[in-house]
Amino acid sequence: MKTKTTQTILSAAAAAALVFTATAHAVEKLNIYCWSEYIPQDVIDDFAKETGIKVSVENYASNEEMLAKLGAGGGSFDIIQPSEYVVEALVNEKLLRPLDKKAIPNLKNIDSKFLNMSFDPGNKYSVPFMAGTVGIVVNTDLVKEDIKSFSDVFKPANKGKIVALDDAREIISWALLSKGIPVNDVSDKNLEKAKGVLSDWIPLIKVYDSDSPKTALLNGDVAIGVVWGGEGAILLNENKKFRWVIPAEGTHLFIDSLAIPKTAKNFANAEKFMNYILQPEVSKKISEAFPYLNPNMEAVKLLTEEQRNNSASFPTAKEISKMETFKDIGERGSVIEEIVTSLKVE
Ligand code: N2P
Repeated sequence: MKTKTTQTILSAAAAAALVFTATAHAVEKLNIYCWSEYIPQDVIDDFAKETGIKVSVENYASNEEMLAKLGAGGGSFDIIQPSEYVVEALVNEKLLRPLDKKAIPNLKNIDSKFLNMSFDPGNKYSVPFMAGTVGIVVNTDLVKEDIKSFSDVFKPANKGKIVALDDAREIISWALLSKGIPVNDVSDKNLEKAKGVLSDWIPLIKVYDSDSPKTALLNGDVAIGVVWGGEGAILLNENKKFRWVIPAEGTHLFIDSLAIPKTAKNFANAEKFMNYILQPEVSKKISEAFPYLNPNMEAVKLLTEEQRNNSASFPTAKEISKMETFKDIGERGSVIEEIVTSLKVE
C-alpha cells in the first residue's frame, strides 16, 4: 500500500513536470532588438494580443552598439533594426537569415523606391522600416542668425547651445561634408581633415543624445540641434518656434530595416511581426508616434496632409537628391570611433 502511494505521488509529479514542459514549449516568443523611440509600445502590445506571441524588447541608440552586442553573443535576438550600411555589412558577413517572402505578403505596400536597394538587392534579407534624414533644428526664439548649414551651427557663438547625435559615423560625416568630401570617402587623408574640423566643433557641443535629442531642445537646455528627422518633426509639431533646416552641405539619408540574425530561434515569429507592421493601419500608427520618412506608401496615404507636409519627416525629392546613404566601410568604422571619442575627452 505504502509503495503504491509513493508510486502514485511520483507519477503525478512526473505528469505535472510533463505538462509544465509542454506548456513552456507552447509559449511562442519574439525577441526584438531595436532603436529606442522607433517601434511604439502599443504596436508591440497589439501584435502580442493578436498572435499570443510573447514579445520582449531591448533598445539601442546606435548601429555600433547593436553590432557590439550581437558580436559579443549577448542576447538572443529574432529581429534587429540595422541601417543601410549595417545591412550591407551583415549580409557580407553572412550573419543574416534569408527571409521567407511568402510569409511577408505586405511587402507589396512598400514604395518600390525603397526596395531592391544596393545594400540588399532583391530584399533577400531586409524589410524597410523607416527612412529619414539628419538635419538641424533651430529654436528661433533663442537664435536669430539664419542657420543654413553644419558650419553655421558649429560657430563659437553657439558654444554650449548645441545638442548633437551621439553617433561617431554621423558626426564625422558632418565634418567631411563641410569640406566637400562625400560621406563614404574615409581615407586617412580625409579623416585627418575631418578631425581638424571636429577639433573646433566638438568643444561647442553641450549635450549628446541619440535617443531623444528633442528633450534638450524642448526644455530650453540648448537652442540648436543636429538630430534625426523624426525628432525634428515632433519639435515642429510641438511649437512654431522650431525651424527645420536641411544642411546646405548635404546630409545622410538613412534607410533603417528589419532583419533576422542568422542565430534567431523564433524566425517565423519575426516574419509574422514584419508582415504585421507592414499593414497600412499599423504602419500609420508608427508614423504618428515616430514621424520619419515612411516607405510604406499605403500607410502614407492614410496620413493627414499636415503630417505629409512636415518637412522634417518628408524631405522633397530635390532635397533627397542631395543626400547620401552610408556604405559599409569595414574597419574604418573603428578608426572613426577612435577619432570622435578622443576629441570628446580632450
Ligand atoms: C529612432 C532612431 C532613428 C534611427 N529613435 C536613425 N537611423
